[in-house]
Formats: sequence, structure tokens, C-alpha cells
Amino acid sequence: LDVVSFRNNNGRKRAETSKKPTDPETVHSDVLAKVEFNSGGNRGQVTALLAYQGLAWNLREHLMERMIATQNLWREKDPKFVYYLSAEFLMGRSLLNTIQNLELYEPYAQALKMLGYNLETLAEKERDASLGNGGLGRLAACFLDAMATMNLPGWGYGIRYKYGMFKQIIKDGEQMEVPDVWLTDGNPWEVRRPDVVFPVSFGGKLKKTVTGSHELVEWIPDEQVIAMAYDVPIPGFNTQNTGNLRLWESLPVNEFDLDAFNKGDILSAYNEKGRAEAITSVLYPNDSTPEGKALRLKQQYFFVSASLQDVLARFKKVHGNQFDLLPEKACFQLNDTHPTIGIAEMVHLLVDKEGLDWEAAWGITTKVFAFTNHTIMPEALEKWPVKVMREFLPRHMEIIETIDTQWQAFLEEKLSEMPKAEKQAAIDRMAIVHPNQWNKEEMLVNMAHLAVVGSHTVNGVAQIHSDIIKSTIFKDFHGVFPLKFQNKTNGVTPRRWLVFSNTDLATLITEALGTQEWMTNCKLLEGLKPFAEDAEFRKKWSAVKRKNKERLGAKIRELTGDDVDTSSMFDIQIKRIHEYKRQFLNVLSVIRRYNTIKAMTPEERKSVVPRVCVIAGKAASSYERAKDIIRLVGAVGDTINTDPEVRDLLRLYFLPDYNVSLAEVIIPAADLSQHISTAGTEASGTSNMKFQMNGSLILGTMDGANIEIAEEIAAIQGPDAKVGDGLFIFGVDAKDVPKLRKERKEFKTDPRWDEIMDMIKKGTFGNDKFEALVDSVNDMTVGNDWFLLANDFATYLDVQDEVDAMWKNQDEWVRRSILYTASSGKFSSDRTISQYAEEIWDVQPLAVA
Ligand code: 4GP
Repeated sequence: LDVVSFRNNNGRKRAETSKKPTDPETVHSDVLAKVEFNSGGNRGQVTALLAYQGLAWNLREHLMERMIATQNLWREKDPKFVYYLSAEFLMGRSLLNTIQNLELYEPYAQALKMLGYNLETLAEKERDASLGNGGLGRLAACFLDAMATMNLPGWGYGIRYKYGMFKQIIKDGEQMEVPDVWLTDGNPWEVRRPDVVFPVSFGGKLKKTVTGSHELVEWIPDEQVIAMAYDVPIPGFNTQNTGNLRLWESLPVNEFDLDAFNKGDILSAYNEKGRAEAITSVLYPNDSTPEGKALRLKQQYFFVSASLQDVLARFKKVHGNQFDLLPEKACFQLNDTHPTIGIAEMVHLLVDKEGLDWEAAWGITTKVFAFTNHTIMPEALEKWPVKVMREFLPRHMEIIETIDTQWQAFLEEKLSEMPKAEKQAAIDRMAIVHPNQWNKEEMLVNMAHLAVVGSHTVNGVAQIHSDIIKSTIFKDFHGVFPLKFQNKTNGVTPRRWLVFSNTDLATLITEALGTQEWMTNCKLLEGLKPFAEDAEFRKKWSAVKRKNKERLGAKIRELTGDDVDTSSMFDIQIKRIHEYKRQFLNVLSVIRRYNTIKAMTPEERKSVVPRVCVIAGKAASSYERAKDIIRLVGAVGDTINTDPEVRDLLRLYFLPDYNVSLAEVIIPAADLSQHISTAGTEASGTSNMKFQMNGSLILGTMDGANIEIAEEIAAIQGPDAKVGDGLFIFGVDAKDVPKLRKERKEFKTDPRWDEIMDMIKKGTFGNDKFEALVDSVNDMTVGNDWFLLANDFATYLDVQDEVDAMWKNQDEWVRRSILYTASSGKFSSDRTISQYAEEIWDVQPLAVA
């Protein structure tokens, strides 16, 4: 597939903003005017916050102008659109991303200087928009960037959470969660749209009227809220085109109960407001309580209903009631199961509101939805109790039951050749509504099954993951619809993750390649290959890395108070904390390294490669085992970092409150990054791609996208290289995992493993013995080491030795680093999105001239 065909054709000419001037003087005076007129500030004393806001308002006008031009063109030409429905968008900061996407860095940096500020320092004033948990949320943000850059007609739709991902504070080694009050200073990057509002209903009952063979169902809800839109313009890079992320806020129909207030019942006066606003208050409320579950279901329905109503309203303006045209004009990508209720909502809107018959409505529905699965972790495969669904969405529950009945009837036909009992078992396995396996009394709606049945395409996010879902969670479905399943290997935006966060490296690359074209056509990075052999170039490459390490060193000092030696190897693992991602295994190897150094003579210590190990990431608030891991990292770090015999050779830090902005500082500074999930458990991973782009060597298992990264790195080395050459690969094969799990009880652990387990349990680190954590991998009467840490431990230590040996050969290390970047082109989200556009969405680019 030719990524180039998706690039806009105006070459390297900057995509000019049409009306607003961008010279430094005008920007300066415009920012001052904004400070004065928008916020009543004093132009003689522009605080950092006011300067940031003034600048952001100025930029938003550019964005709005472009967005309006884009929307006007699209309205006029009426192309097919993709709507990316996602409960998460992990956007991070906008200021520098906007300035650089619009290629306005120089004049804006100058204008700010005139105000007495440095652009980079000021940019840090902005709070991250953390409207997501991790991988799938950040992926959605990268996809929006790619869609805008490639001029694809499409919008994102999501929730404007008042409190995003919690802020992580580490207190006495423990993770504490504090609300993320990201909106207190206002959000200059959004536009409130009181003119774009839709009602969203819950609860109540159904009223049915039968006329002839036709049954009319009317849903009489007992609760209603208003969904109000906020538009967040999404700048494309080197194009006029500007996309849109529409986020919904939930508001009460009646804001205030004056009657209650007048009667002295002050708090009840706000009841309805509180209930309505709760829906969009918090990202993923804890769903371990029934109240939490209901709230999460309400969130999902809320944003999906508002989004579909919005799309249908626009469609009807142009095409009236010709709903059979909808599949030619719209496509909805379900980002995991969270928006899956949209399938039932589409049927509800078409049948109950628009008067279509069931067959027509269902036919249209199955042509407009496509579904992406992001994980096979059972806890993430959403299943809603029928009871809860019926209480809050009675009509949708009925629609789902009808879909399920028809689906099962279809299967009866389709599988008619099978012996009866076998057929019934297959149908039961594929049912949308089925009993809870732990409590047969309770019936559940399986959202992944609904998503597969209601979508025309289902995809995984890396080749191995797409293969695994066809043989595990969706095996039966794949048997029925082999052609429905596709792979779309993830990608990340090279703009945010390389060009803007590692500007020195980007400059060096551009100098070497003699063009900036690689920023929108990452395959051109292959042109770096010969430079890997050039000693002068390698020197420059190392100098950039060193500078980035200084920047991270300063960050570590700010966060921990410690100075680190930037000539040490920076060894990084950053991602959500989860047992399958095996941060615990990483800590075990750090302990091993500590023991080894302790046992050495001073002379022997001279040959040790000094390392600074960094781990960062958040644990779900109710995930105790993950929180144990964070505590262990902290406790082991405290022991090592204060041990005078060791601290010059080894450090371990847990950096708090990992988010997009911290990642932007960490990734460019990594020498080594770790992606060590048990084979077959990490769907793809995307930080592995960011690290590769930034020339960090990879230590990992053959899992997720690591495999494809290894293939690309092998390919660039030439026909003799094998997959895995140039990376540090270890661990069991995905295909062996089920068998090894069964045999884990009999597995003979390595003596070094036993020694470390004893150390931890004896209380060597901190005040704790971490018994539950240790037992989960070591005591087969308590845990089962499901993620096979013990099996992979020895080969992990071996490969760590290979890392050290390679580090001592800096020429080879840097050579590889360059080859990593050179071979990272495949992992641009531009490539991923162009594949979605061609192979799933059938959406074509349409650029503002
Ligand atoms: C993540 C997967 O764990 C990760 O492997 C993948 O790269 C990412 O999605 C994007 O596809 N899953 C989630 C989740 O974020 O919440 O399930």
C-alpha cells in the first residue's frame, strides 16, 4: 500500500493560514489583546498562565478557521466519513503540537520572547488532557492526528470527562489516586457548542401498539439528560485540513429545583444536576460496585447515543430519509467494546424514531459498524448483567434479545450439518445473551459478541493478536465468518513522538536525508541505513541521545531529588502496571543485578555497566497486585539507590504520574526499553514503536508488535539477518504457553529465583514482605504464576548479560540504534490509518486546496 498517495500534494510549502497574520509582532499584540479582553488581565503584567491562555486562544482561531474551511469543503462534496467512537482519547498537551503542526514555531517563539517567556517552559503550564487509561486511548489520539494529516474525512467522538485519568501520587511507596482537575483553568482548545445538544434517555418502560403485522414500540423513559457538544479541533501536519474531536458533556434538563430550595431543602435542589453531571464526571468509574457498573453503562450509552443522533441529524439534512444511503456516507469504528451499545442504538433510532422495518434497519446497521479488539484479558471483555441493562435501557435490551434470537436462528441454519449436541454447544458459546459462568442464575450481555455480530469487520491490532483472537475468544465466530476478520497493526504519530518530542534527532535526520518528507512518509527513514556505517554521523546521533538523557536526568532530579549519571545506560519500562506486562520480572532482574554487584570485589565492579532503571505507569485503582508491584519497585529502589557500594552502578526509580507529557521526555532518552509481556498476552503495544522510532534498543518477548518490529529490523539488515537479530529477545513461545501453564507446578525454578524470592519474603526491601505478590508467582498452592515469570526468568537474565556486552561496544550499539529508527517507518499511524481507510472504511482523502 502506498502511503504517499495519502499525502497532500502541496509539497513542502507551508500550509498557509488564510486570513490571520502570523508574524511575531502581530501575534504578540494579539496575545496581549486576548489577555486584556478575554480575561481582564493587565498587559503590563502578563503571568505565565495568562500568556499561555492568550497564545492558545490566538492559535484556536487559526484552528477554527481551518476547521470551518475543512467542514465547508466536506459539506459541499459530501464524501464518506469515518466516525471513530471511543470512550478514551489520551490527547496530552496541545500547545506545542498545534504550533508545530501549523509550522508556526519560529514566529510564535519570538512573539513569546517579546512577552518575556520561553515557549518550551510555558508549554509546561498546560495540563495534559488525560481522557484515557492507556494504549487504546493514546492510539485513538494518534489516529486523529493521522486522519487530519492525511486529509481523511472523519471525526472522533467521545466523552468530555470532567476528571480524567487520576493523578498518581506515591506516598510511603504506595499509589494514591487524586482527581485530575484538568479543567480548573479552563480549556482553551475546545469550543463549547450550546447549539449542538441532544436528549439522552434512561430507564422507564415500553409501550407497544400493534397495527396489523406491525408492532410499534415506544420507549417511555423515566430519566433524561442533555448531551452538549464540545469541539476540539485536530490540526493536521502540513495541511490546511483540520479534523474534529467532538466530546459530550452531560447536563440536567432542569438545572435547579427552586421549589425544593425554597422549602429549605437546599441540597436536593441540586439533585438532578448532580445526577446528570455524574455521567461525564470521571473516566471509568470503578465498576466493582453495582452503582459503578450502572454508571459506566450509562456513560457508554450516553456518548454513543448523542454521537449517532448527531450523525443522523447531519445525514438527514442532506439525504432526508434515504437511510439506505447511510453505508455509503458513514462508517463507525468501535474502539473496543465500550461503544458497542451503538449497534442497538442504531437499530432503535432507525426503527423506533425513523420508522424503518427491522430488516432494513439491521441491514444498514451491519454495514456501518466495524469493531477493533484491543486485548484478550478477560476482565476487559465487557459483559453487562441483563438486569442492569433492562433497568437502564429497556428498549435496547429488547433489541439485543431480538438480535440474539435471529443470530441463533441463523446459526441453526448455518451449522445444520453439525451433530445436534455439538451444534447447540457452538451456538451457546456464540450467544450474545448467556448465563454468567460463575453464577448461572445471572444472565449477561456479551458486548464483544454483539460487536462481532453487528459489525462488518473485526480487527486485532498486531498480526499475532489478530491470529490469536481468531483461534481463541472469537474462534467460533471466525469459523462462521472467516472473511470478517482482519489485522491492522497499530501505529503511532511520528509528529508527536519523534519530530516534536525529539527535535534534535528530527533535525539530524532531516539533514541526513536532505528533506523533511519523511515526517509524512516514514518509509523514507530507510534512507538512514548507510549513515549507520558513518562514524561521524554516529557521533552526532550519540550526542543527541546524551542531550535527551540530560533532559530526563533533570526530570528525575525534579521528581526524586536524585542526580543520575547520564553516561549510564538508561533502561526504561513505561506502561500500565499489570501482571501480564511483568514489571515484577524486571524488578527481579534488578535485584539479581544488585546481588551480583554486592558480591563483587571493587576491582570486579569496574567492569560493571552502570544502569539507571526507570519504571513508570499507573495501576487500576482496585488492582491490588499491581499496586504491590509499585510498592516493590519503590522499596527495592530505596535500598539500591542509597547503598554506597552500588549506587554508582545501579539505580532503580519509579517515576510518579506517568502520562503523555512524561512519556515525551522519557522516550527520546532511552537507551534500552523493555516490552516483556508473556508471549501471547500483549495485543500490540505502541510504546515499543515510539522507542524504536527514537532509536532505543528493545529488550522484549516475541509478543504483540515486537514481532513485527523485529521483522522490520531484520529486513533492514539484509537477507542474511534473522528475525530477532539486533534486538534482545527472550522468553517462551506463545504457542507453548498453555502447556507450560499446566506444567508450572512441576517446573523447577532457577536457584537465583529461589534466592530472590527468599530475600523479598524475608523483608529485605522496606518494611514489607510482599507475601501476596511473591506467592502469586512462587507458591503454587496460592497463586499459579499465570504469566510464567519463573519460566522466563533464566533466559531473561541471560539476555540482560547480552545487553551489557553490547553496551561495551558503543559503535555497534549506536549503529543498531540508527537502524531501529531507519526501520520504523511501518509503525507510523499514517500507514495504519491508510489501511483502515482502504480496507475497512472505504474513505478517501479530501484536502482543502
Ligand atoms: C491496549 C493493549 O493492551 C495494547 O497492547 C495495545 O497496543 C493498545 O491497546 C492499542 O491497541 N489495550 C487497552 C485496553 O488499552 O484498555 O484494553
